[in-house]
Amino acid sequence: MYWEKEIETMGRSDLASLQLDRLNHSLEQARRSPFYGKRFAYKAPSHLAGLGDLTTLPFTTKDDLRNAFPYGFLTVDLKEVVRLHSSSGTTGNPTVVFHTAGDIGQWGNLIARCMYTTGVRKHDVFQNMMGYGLFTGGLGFHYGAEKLGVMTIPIGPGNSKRQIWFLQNLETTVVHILPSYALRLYKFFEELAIDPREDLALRIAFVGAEPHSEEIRKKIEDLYNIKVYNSYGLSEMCGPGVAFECECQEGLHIWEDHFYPEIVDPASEEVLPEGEPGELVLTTLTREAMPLVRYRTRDLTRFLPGNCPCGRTHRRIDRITGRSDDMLIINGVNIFPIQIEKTLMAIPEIGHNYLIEIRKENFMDRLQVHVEINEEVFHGTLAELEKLQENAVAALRAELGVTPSVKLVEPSSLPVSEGKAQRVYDYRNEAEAEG
Ligand code: DLL
Repeated sequence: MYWEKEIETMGRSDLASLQLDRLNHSLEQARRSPFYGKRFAYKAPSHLAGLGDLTTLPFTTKDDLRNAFPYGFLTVDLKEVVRLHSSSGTTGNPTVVFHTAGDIGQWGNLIARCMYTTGVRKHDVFQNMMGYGLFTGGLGFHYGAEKLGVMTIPIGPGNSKRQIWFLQNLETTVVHILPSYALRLYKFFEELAIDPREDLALRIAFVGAEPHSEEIRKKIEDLYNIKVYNSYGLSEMCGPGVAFECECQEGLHIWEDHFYPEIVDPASEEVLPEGEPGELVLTTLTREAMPLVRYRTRDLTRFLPGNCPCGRTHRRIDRITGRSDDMLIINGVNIFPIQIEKTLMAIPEIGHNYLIEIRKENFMDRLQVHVEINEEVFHGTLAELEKLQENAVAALRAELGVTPSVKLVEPSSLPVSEGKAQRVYDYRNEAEAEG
């Protein structure tokens, strides 16, 4: 049941010494990058005496990554780099993450560990329905599954009828899928009069990359009669494979031999006592091309108290409850509201007041943007209005990577608030509770 028994069940004090060794090595490696070289030039601890000393070092943020674009965090010569991934959800410089062959190998091993933990074995058939490309969901799991030795179908997302055809005809037993897509896919089974509970060999789904509740997990489990495991990760650390549920499905083990986790109060930035909810901060312990020190993930969670019955000693976090910044995750794609604003404001016929609504429809996130027309510039006909709307949709699609609907409204018709403008109305949790 363990992929690497010794590491996964290591006693806490041995694990702590392993972490400290790796941390010191990682800090040394980090200093080779222009960013940390400069940051640690004067007040760098050359060697931390204990893990607790890490809190004396400053945080690293997504803005640091953006400002150091493209190569400011790279610690090795380009000839050592074999892959780049990038996180969506940025305007201007994207967040790019580099990998050496060693990093890719470690990452694959971690994913193999995650999959093995839930009972996936060589004889399984794995259909990877996550996006291949800059997003880490597709390729990250792909190499892990191959490392484990599972036949992998690199189908990527979408084209639901073809997905179902493969699920049936290849007798797929394991899928990797966005939770929202797992729910939507069910509608296609209904249309085709196929009962996924009876007519498939499917037994496991890995879901992640977007927030989802315990109720949604149960719903997917019921609809398909399978086990659904929560998978957490972020491109900056590697991608998926940072924390994963074991067979007990009671929280996600953070793989502490590769990542050192802290939970901090997002406002005061103090490290919080065990069990209190706050923001997850991660330090990489084994990454070569791009180690990160005290990276603010902005993801809100807490450490779960007690030991896991599975025997693994790596601490568990609760499912992610939200974010401490304004990043929105729309069907797995990360978006900042400012991207919408900048795109709209670049269209002269569009005014300054806008609002964003997000709803669940048919288990998918629907993004709707309401925006006022700029009457000083736009005096067109109805047909021209429709054209303007199409242009706005196209510009937003190009910027965001998702297609919103756009509603153009009369000038001064949207609410204005006296204080800080509230522009984002997220109704998804309400819909989820109803659904
Ligand atoms: O979403 C990596 C990933 C791929 C994880 C496939 C799991 C499965 P990014 O695109 O960089 O990377 O987005 C990372 O997504 O900071 C969280 O806010 C959110 N997120 C990821 N997994 C979960 C999860 C990938 N299980 C951001 N539950 C993170 C809730 C999640 N939110």
